[in-house]
Amino acid sequence: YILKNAPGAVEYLVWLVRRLERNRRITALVIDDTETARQLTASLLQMYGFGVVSAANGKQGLERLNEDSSIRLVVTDQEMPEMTGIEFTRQARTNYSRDRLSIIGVSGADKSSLVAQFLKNGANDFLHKPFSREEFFCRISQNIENLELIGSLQDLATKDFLTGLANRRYFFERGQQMFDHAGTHKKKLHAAMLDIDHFKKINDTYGHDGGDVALKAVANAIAKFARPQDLVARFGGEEFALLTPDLGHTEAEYFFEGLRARIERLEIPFGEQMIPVTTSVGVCLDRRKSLTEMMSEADRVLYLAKAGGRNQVQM
Ligand code: GH3
Ligand code: MG
Ligand code: MG
Ligand code: MG
Ligand code: MG
Repeated sequence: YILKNAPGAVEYLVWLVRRLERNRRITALVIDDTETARQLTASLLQMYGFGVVSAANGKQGLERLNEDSSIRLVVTDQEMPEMTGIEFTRQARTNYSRDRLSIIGVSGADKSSLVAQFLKNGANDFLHKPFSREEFFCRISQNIENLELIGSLQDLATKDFLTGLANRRYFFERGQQMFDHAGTHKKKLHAAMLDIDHFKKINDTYGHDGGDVALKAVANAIAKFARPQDLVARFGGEEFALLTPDLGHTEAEYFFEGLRARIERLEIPFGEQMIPVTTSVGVCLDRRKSLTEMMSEADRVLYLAKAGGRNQVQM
């Protein structure tokens, strides 16, 4: 009966369940100086699965935002002592962009300029008080889905689909910033190219699926081995690139030799079998004229590592 009379009801329910599920991973910040209003908004958000933190004015709101990096959504009142919602929005935007943090202004004041002020200062949306539960939920969901959409577009543009590492395009984008930074601050910077040995044989022996499993395992191992400040990318095929700041020459030797050894020791299960993997690594020690030149140099010494018998690091 419901299905006949409410077309789209099943789709809506499926969407709703997924939405509530995803909301669990999101923290919302409620800013309001009136305790009852704060609690009402907080309990609505909790009902929709969000984790909730709250603040009594804009200044406290900024503090909460800095403390908790999982906050993706802010619902803020306008009139508050110490700092208004609009001023909060303006200041929050210096650190958190509209595509990372959704800010929704709320006010009962009947001033049309208020909406424009909120939006001009960087709010994503505005809700007039009093609002229905339904309107609240729709607005919140729409704003969250915009953030998620932008996030997945950013992932598509910057990440390698198979391994989740940075792709070549993003390596050069972020790498250029690291290259410039090292130049300005006279800091060390090394680059490396890493290539799986006889990968064609791995594909031939274990099939393309086995090859993919090995690729993912090596990608994971590099990502885990790297420090937070390192940049790791899959350049394509079975080739990976690394950019490592602030390592001395000896440290760099230990680092890349350690990485090579780590990969050699990997146990990669595939069905009943284990896939053995080794890699050759070419390192360009120190900064060159350009990042491109560093990568060509790393590529050149990688060839030496291959020619020298593979499963080794050349610098
Ligand atoms: P070498 O030690 O000289 O590097 O030998 P190799 O066999 O590893 O080198 P080569 O570059 O000749 O072969 C790389 C192979 O990687 C060829 C290609 O079919 C395979 N390959 C590229 N991308 C993928 C992928 O995404 N998945 C799988 N399974 N194989 C891939
Ligand atoms: Mg108020
Ligand atoms: Mg090759
Ligand atoms: Mg290879
Ligand atoms: Mg290759």
